[in-house]
Amino acid sequence: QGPNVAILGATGAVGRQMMQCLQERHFPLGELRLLASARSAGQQMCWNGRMITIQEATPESFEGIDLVLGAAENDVAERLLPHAVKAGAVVVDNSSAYRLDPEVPLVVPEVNPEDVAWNTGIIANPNCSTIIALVCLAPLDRAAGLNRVVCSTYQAASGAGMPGIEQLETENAAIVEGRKVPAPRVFPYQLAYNLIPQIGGFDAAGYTSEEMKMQNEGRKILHNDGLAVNCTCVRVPVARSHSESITVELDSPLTPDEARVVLAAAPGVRVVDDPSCREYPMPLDTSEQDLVYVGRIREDISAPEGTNGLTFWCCGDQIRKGAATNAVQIAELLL
Ligand code: A2P
Ligand code: 11C
Repeated sequence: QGPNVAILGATGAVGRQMMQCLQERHFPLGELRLLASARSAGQQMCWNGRMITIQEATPESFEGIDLVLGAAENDVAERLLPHAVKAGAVVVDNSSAYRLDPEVPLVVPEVNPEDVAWNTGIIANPNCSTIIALVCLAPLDRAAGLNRVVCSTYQAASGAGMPGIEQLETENAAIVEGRKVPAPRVFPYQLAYNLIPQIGGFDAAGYTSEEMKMQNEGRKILHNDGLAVNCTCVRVPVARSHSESITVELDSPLTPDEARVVLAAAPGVRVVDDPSCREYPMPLDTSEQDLVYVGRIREDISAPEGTNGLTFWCCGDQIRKGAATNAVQIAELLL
């Protein structure tokens, strides 16, 4: 019999996707316990052909549980997950609460699976934009040494969970029906027919928390504290799949053709890159699956001599590979 598993935040966008990933990947579990807020307690969710009653998450919820998949916000994670560790469970947490804690490994299984070994009860799942970028950046790093990353993200509404999807759908429906668009409830402004260059709060230097996650989490996962990263994160009116435009500087030269070969051989990556046939990754094509798609690979024609600049575009389903699948892959490493 496999481990007893609890999902904290089972009713949210990531929690629901974790349930589906566990089923799809035939994760060998004993009990599956679904935990959420008191609002959801007593409701039922269907998993693998059976109905499971949702329980209110409390400090006592983790008795008899071996593995916790965390899919709740930071405050909930910080309040409850230490109790899970105390009860003897290993936690894979998708919140950002523990990601930069030096005692906590931060893992993308295609990049640094070995870091799982030094966990002391909690393993952190990186931010979705970080995971999608790193699945592409790590093979380039291994091939030619990564020095600098300049990235702009195009992040889907569902990155903000179920309420994010609801805001976009409500706005779209109001516009189609000719009604007044309701006041925004999740994003700072209307998202439909708009772009919002703010995800998270701003720091003194003018960067958002989401932008700094890319730098700080990327450095930790690649074990490269000096990696230079400059990111601009933008919310776009897309339902699902984050996209990223990335320019890198490398230690040694790597031609676009060589980069295509490196990326095509990398785990978790699919290269779709034939501009003459208008073939490149787009969020509509990359959702509901676990691969990160890369295309538009080209030389950075603005790169100063000797900096070996390369530019590409990538898209990935941020609820799956950017969150739930990555967490379940970490749990598989633990097995
Ligand atoms: P609930 O549905 O009962 O509010 P999302 O980011 O998609 O909104 O998901 C957030 C998840 O975190 C949901 O499953 C939500 O449950 C859960 N959650 C929110 N507040 C709490 C809480 N106080 N205790 C446990 N789970 C919580
Ligand atoms: C978004 N990336 O698209 C965010 C959501 O640190 O895990 C996930 C935030 C995080 O809004």
